[in-house]
Amino acid sequence: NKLKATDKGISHASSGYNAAEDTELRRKVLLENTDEFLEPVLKEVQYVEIDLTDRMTNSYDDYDDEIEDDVKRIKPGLGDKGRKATVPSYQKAVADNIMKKEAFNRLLSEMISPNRTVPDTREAACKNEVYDTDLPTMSVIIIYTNEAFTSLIRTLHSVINRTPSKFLREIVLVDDFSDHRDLKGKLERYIARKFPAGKIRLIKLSKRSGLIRARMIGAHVAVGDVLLFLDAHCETIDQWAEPLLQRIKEDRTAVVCPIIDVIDDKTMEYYHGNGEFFQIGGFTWSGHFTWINIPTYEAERKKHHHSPTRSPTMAGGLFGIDRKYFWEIGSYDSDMQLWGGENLEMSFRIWQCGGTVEIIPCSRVGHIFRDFHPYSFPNNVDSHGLNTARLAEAWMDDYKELFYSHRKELKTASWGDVAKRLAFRKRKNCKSFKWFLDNIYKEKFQMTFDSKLYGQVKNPDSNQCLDNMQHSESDEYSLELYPCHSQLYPSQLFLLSNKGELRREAECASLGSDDKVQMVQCEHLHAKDLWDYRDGQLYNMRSEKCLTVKVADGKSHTALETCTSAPNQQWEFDAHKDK
Ligand code: LR7
Ligand code: MN
Repeated sequence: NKLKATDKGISHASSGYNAAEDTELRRKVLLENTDEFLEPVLKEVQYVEIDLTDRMTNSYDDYDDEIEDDVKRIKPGLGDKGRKATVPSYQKAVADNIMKKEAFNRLLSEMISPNRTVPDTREAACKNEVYDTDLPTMSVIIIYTNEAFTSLIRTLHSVINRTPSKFLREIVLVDDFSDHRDLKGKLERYIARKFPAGKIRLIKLSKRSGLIRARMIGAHVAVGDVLLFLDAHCETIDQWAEPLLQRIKEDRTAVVCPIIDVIDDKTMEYYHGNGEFFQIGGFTWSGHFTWINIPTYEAERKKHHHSPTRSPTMAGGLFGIDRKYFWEIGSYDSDMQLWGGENLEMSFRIWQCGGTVEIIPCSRVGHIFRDFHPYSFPNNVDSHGLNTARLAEAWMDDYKELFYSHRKELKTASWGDVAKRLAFRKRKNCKSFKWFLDNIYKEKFQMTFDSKLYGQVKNPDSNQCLDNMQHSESDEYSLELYPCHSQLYPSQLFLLSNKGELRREAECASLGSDDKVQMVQCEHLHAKDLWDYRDGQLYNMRSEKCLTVKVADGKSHTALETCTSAPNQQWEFDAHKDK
């Protein structure tokens, strides 16, 4: 194990690291780390663990030149404390071009030290918290496929630099069949040279397996008490781990997430908010994760503002879970492919089967949010859609129809078979989706279940229907009309809720300026903006007027006008409870 004279890294030879002891423990724990869902994965995917001590031998010396070249590219101080940075103007065009292909400013990332500091973004009260000295140990599991080298190693440095060594049992890297050249020999040599021996393990998969299976294999080999998953483009702040470990120590069924800070994809700025405000996880009936505000009942339940905060769902990439509990609670749905949906599946499952999902405000980890996937999707498969259909089938009971009303084609698509998941659910006596909605996500509007009338809302006289004109659930927009159609049914799905809101999933019809009808977020709805359906009319209580089709410039628009018996104030819902 000869080292080059220039080596400033930590040598395996001098660290006192005892590989034999580790091997023994790993062998033992491997037998515990399994379940019925992992078994088929192991049959299909081979994995090898790279012996990184071997990477210190002379035959790997050549990579040192590449590593040194990288070091020369770093501009000291650039991006320190998470400050926003830019590339020199003469390189901007090149940087922009790379950005278009790789979804983040890789050129800039290469100029910023992998050891840069980040701001302390926690709210002030967190700084007075005291954590136990004997917390559980953790295995940080980072999976990746063709990620940029510099953001990956920055993730590693930040974890190593900002986690007390006694809690950081190991970092397990799982390479989901990358083919980028620098993720091979250079990365292996880099890890062997720069990091304490035995702290970082590298597992390589024999074929592209997707993030769900890659995480399962990472969990399979891990030996720490807690599994802590991260994406490959994160930076942690100081003391990020302790609050997570402390909470799991208190309650092994708590699945815990840090607040996710934003690292800008263009400037690498680690955003510094005011530390106080944060949101928790929700979902849309179309099967997507969303951020929502903390409801009053949760704000009142928790002790302090910075106490663990229950969250209906999690974003999915950054979370900690007790290692044994991970396997008890059904690990992952191993028939999910590539990317997407596993976060909602895990959230629903944890809640319905007796655990909790929580955001721990004193733990914060930055993540580079990208506009698109920098890696390929073999066969262009819609893995998010198929995975979401699987989770709807397994966990959502009758509510799955609300998802399918957005994605009709998925009902009959080949998402496989969820019998094993359903059997697990039954064996574990997990609760219904209705229980989850009624107890954990009380404010979630249960679409048709919470409505008297729903469907297309048609004015027969003009043959026009209410339409959201493809606005998203988080938008505010004016309520429009469009010829009635069935292809894009969700855009014409409106409901008259039991409470009397004329609404969609998150948007409610309200009195706008000039007697127009404005869709606003239901949380912000004026208390009087309720509607009554009488004699085919939609009566708005706030304005005391009726929803009317008004023709202007040859187009039909909605308006609120004094109620008359004219046909332009008649509306029909095409479905209701008794149908
Ligand atoms: O086939 C794949 N194999 C992989 O190993 C596809 C991806 N991956 C790796 C990838 O290299 C990365 O390290 O998996 C990790 C996550 O992929 P991203 O970074 O492209 O995902 P994302 O950040 O866009 O998406 C979020 O939702 C995903 C749904 O499947 C995962 O749960 C991600 O982990 C999750 N990321 C976060 O929660 C970070 C905060 C984002 C938000 C909100
Ligand atoms: Mn990510």
